[in-house]
Amino acid sequence: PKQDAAYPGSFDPITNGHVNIVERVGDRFDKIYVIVMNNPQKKYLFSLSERVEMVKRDFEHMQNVVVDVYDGLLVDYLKNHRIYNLIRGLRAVSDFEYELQMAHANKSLLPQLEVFFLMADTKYSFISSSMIKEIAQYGGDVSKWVSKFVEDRLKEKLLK
Ligand code: COD
Repeated sequence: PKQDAAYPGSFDPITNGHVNIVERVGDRFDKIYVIVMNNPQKKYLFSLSERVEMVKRDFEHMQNVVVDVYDGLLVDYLKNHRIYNLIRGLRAVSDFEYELQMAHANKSLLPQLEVFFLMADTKYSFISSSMIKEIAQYGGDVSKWVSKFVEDRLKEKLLK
């Protein structure tokens, strides 16, 4: 039997790079919980509920994706839902140190956990939510990297 997995993130906003990661592992897990969370290190453009709305839209095409929101410790969410597989994406070496630290911390808090890293698709390996916000802020075209729904929310927020 397949197991469930979690894909947590800030998703401020969700990009096609995030969606690509989940699509690639979609049929290898039973359910995938995409959890919109807060990283205390980051300042967000979109509220938690705005981020959730965009994530829901972007995963409407995947039947086994459950979109959820949690403003707490990731391992507590995982324990409550008995999820022991965590998916993260790696774009470049620059992601590695932070991801490694977080993976070790989460694993020591929840020893049954395994963390799976997927390499970002080359098409998306250089895109980040922050770069997309910066381009959109100056009226640049971000339609290659985010859905139409997200593109419209960015315009609403940044080009008033
Ligand atoms: N292609 C592929 N993968 C990508 C791309 C891309 N273009 N862009 C981003 N990703 C990956 C990231 O590497 C990451 O794995 C995932 O997508 C989500 O990215 P972000 O930037 O939206 O999310 P983060 O990194 O800010 O998320 C951090 C959490 C919110 C998960 C973390 O801070 C957390 O767990 N917070 C809750 C509190 C907690 O438990 N803290 C203790 C952690 S040890």
